Amino acid sequence: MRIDVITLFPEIFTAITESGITSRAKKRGLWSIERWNPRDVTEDNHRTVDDRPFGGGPGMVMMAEPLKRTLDLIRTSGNRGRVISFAPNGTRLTDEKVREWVASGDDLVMVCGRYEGIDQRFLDHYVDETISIGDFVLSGGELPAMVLIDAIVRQIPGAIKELSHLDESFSTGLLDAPHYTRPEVWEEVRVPEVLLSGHHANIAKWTREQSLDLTAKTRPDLIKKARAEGKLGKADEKWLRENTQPSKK
Ligand code: 9D3
Repeated sequence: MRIDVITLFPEIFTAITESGITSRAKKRGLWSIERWNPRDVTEDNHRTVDDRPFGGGPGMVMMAEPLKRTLDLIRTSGNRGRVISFAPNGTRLTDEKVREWVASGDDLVMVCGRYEGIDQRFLDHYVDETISIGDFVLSGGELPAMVLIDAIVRQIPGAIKELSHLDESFSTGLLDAPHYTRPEVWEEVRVPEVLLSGHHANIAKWTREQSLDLTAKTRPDLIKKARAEGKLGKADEKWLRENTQPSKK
């Protein structure tokens, strides 16, 4: 998969190109990234990419023309994929959307907003979807774009050991159970005995119950969703009845 990113701060993306799973997957040729700075297509002495908002109000707005010229270069260079922009007023990023983008295998173009946002005419004419990563205020779309790229890349077959993502939250519909490693006793606290027993059926049962317990306590919305999606079995329902408070959700 090829991802082209339009950003005023291309350097930020070294966080995903030079470290970790995303870096390794890139070296393996599972994905590639091209970064484009709209300042590079400006023609005035100040290399202007923003201007004051019509109608007044605080801050500056990213101008449509430098973004359009940059997108034209991206199209000419061969990326025909969907255009995703990032803004606080976008629709929420979900695991479901991430999986759809991965499954399509299509290239993507990502437009990172800065300042108060992007001229609406560019969004209306050239952007397919605007994404937010949550109800908190960031300084721009670069971190959200990296969040999305990280979420996409680790789902590409071959990026991580195959078994690890089958087990994950959002595919089981439940939160992950706690993890333990050596030593068996740390600061006088023992690892739960069942994990040392070697009894795989008991370990699986305990781990499932830990997930149910944590999810019911901290994310009752996910219990409801997992139930609706048929992801809870008879044993799960029995355990929830006997061990948790019935939720209003
Ligand atoms: C009062 C108006 N503000 C909106 C909440 C202005 C504003 C704040 C921050 C406009 C843009 C930004 C920069 N944020 C992003 O570009 C952004 C973002 C975010 O702030 N939170 C969650 N997801 C995203 S995706 C892009």
